[in-house]
Amino acid sequence: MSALIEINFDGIIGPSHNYAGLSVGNIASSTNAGATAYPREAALQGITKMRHNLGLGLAQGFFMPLDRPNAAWLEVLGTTVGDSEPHLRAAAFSASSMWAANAATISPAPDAPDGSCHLTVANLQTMPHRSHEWPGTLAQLKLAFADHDHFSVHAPVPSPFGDEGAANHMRLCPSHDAAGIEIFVFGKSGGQFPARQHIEASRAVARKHGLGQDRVIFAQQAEIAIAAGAFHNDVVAVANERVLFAHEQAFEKPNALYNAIRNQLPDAEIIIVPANKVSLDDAIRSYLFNAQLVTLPDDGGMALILPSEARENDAVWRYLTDLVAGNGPIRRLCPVDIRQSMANGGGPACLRLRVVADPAFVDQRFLATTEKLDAIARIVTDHWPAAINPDQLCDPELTAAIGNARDRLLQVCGLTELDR
Ligand code: SUG
Repeated sequence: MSALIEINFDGIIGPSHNYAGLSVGNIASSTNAGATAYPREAALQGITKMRHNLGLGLAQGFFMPLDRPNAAWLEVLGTTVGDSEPHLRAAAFSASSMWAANAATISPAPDAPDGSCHLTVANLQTMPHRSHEWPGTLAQLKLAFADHDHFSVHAPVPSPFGDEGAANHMRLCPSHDAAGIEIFVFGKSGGQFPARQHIEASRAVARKHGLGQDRVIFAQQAEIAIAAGAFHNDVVAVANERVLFAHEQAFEKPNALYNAIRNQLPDAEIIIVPANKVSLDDAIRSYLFNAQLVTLPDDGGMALILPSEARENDAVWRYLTDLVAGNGPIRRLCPVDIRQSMANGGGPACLRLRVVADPAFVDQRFLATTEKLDAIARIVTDHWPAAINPDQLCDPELTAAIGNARDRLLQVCGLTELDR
């Protein structure tokens, strides 16, 4: 008998966290380019979010930060950390694997005809600093989900088809452990900004996961949403069980999508936030939709775990307080402070990868308890750099400190096989 539940795996924010302005089309990343980042504070904020979610009675896991700077990647480019051009060095240093929603696309076992939970690692090929994440991520997924009776971990979709993982994928289902429908959201164009998720990649993932035609919907992300800074669909929409919570301007053909959802899942509840209540700009600035929409245990209804920025935006907070005062499925608002990640465009939903699975079949080293989070927080407090400015990235002492910090974390988590 297996008990399938949703487990949220958060990326632990790595010791090289910095603001180099690497993501074109990500307004926060561009706005904060060159600012000083605080990796220790950033990682502690992420750990506090995990503790908060454990406290709500939710299952929590985590992934290790990848080895940065990625010297092997620079070597393939014929250079080194010391000699590379600044933009390549910054790309090699990025702590971007913290945003675990971009690690992979997951189709839980009830959706797949072979009864296996399928995971395809994302190639993230549109952004140079993210394009070299997948080998490290794949190594980690193969370890965490090594049980071949329950999980199938797939290699990335090949270039040139961009795949950004779960950030462009939503699942609707009567309950996590029941068969559902999977919505793959691709982009075609985003004005001056790139559309990162290509339809060829979405279709390839759905095929590799063996999803039947009746289980999948492909929907185009609205061009105006990408152009306004919604570089991933999860900046303007989020789904949980039978609820879709989305901005009115999230999709290119919203009515076609809503009709397809209602056809395939008549019980679906679609909550559309109108632009005259919350503008696309306010939605993107506040990251209201980059919330974790979760089902609370003990019939507690659903909660939105939101960035505190959502509370600070009057229009957004007014909308949300009215929403939870009504009779709908979303009953609770939980703001969390993850400002360090937010300043690079990563909200609560970006920091986590959702996997519906029986925790008993996951490598236990990746599952969180309060005690483990205490031990991780100690390592962070003692070894994560307090501050990094992007112009310090050529400092060999900083490189050594970052490597040492990660080594300590791998040791305390018993994951030294992920070394380098
Ligand atoms: O890919 N930011 C990430 C943020 C990812 C957010 N994830 C989701 N929406 N699921 C990105 O744009 C900024 C790095 C920098 O500028 O240094 C960055 O990569």
